[in-house]
Amino acid sequence: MLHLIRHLTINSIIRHMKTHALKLFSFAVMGAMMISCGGGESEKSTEPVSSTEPSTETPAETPAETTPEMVEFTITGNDQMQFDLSKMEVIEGQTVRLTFKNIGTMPVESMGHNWTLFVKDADISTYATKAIDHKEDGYQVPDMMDQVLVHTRILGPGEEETITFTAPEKGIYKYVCTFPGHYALMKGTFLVKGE
Ligand SMILES: [Cu+2]
Repeated sequence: MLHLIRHLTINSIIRHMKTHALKLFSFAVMGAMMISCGGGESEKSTEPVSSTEPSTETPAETPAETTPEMVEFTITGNDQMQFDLSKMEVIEGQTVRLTFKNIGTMPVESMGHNWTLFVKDADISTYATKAIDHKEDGYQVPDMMDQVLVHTRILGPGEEETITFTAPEKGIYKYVCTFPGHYALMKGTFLVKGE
């Protein structure tokens, strides 16, 4: 009788242990499922950052110095007997504000420069040849000034001069430096367009 009771007791303990073990196992499985499901929910959004910054590009502007009424130029001459502009374009009647700079370093006696604009059909080679004898006149020819529209004085190293004049009637004009020996190299076209 005692043996039977002991057996039942042991059986019930084992059964109880098995039940408990199953419960523990069930909790473990449920826990693992919850963790794996929770992992998916916690994923961070990786949406690309949208580029809503305004463009830093600014539209091309008409140079401030150019209006229908006025145009500005800066032109240089150097020790290699070169103008840095070989062509300028303006509109007839426009006010032209031109700054001429001698950017060379050689003395004015050997490498002076001017900017001289001639009338349409000027005889520039004759003018420049005569100018050689007119150092005291800034290498301009007093009795041929009908050939010249406008000019600067002779500039030494580092000097500059600004002249203002009204663009003549439309056509093709020429400018040179009249310092002796320079006009063949220091020359350019001054194109005047109609309005
Ligand atoms: Cu010159």
